[in-house]
Amino acid sequence: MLHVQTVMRRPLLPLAAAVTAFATVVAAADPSATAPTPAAALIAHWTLDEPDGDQARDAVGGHHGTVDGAKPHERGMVGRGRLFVRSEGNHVEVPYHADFDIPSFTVSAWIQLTKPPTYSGILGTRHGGEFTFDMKVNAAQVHGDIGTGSQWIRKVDFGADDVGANGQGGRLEVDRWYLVTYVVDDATKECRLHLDGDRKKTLPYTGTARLMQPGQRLRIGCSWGDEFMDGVIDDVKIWNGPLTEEQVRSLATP
Ligand SMILES: [Ca+2]
Repeated sequence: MLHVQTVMRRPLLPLAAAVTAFATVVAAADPSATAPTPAAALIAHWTLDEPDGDQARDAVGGHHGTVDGAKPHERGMVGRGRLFVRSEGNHVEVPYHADFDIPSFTVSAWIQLTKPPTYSGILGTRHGGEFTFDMKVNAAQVHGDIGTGSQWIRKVDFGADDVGANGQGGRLEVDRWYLVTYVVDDATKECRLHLDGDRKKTLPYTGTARLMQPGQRLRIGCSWGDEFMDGVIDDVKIWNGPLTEEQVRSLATP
């Protein structure tokens, strides 16, 4: 009898091990367990917090900018900002870096207009050559352009009637802070334009966008040519991919 029990028990341990191994294989094959898309990484963050001097330090990527005339402004959105005066051509200039030569990106900045907008540049990479990216405030819209580096892809703007979920369209008022966030998503071929974290417009495109290319310079406070900002700009950030809706919303409550 003892002998029989021993014989019957012997297979139990290998069987248990086999069940465990099978469960492991099943778990590994679970389609919901596939690797997620890599999250967009913050590659530049100009806090514009410097109390003086002509350097605008990039807090994350070392892409430090040189300030041309824009004075420190004590009442920024997050700490200090910089005050840009259009008639004086104020801007911050950042040299080209390969980190910015990317097809998917998110550009975000806080702005407070000090005069009614004209071609009030927030950020642009067209300095030194055309067909990449700019973002600005016009009289009745927030406007931008994306390009391939060799030609324009399309205009990307939202107007007074693009009010999203909170009633605020692209006609911006003076003396009020706004967060402008442009997402260019190469995987979905969509531009998603946000104000204060609220999506205002989704624009499809074809081709491959390029944030910046060799030979160009990035400017804050100037979108192109003499398109200089009349306003305070603060907390300018660039990610190397598209932020999610939730991530963009969270930016609006710093
Ligand atoms: Ca700041």
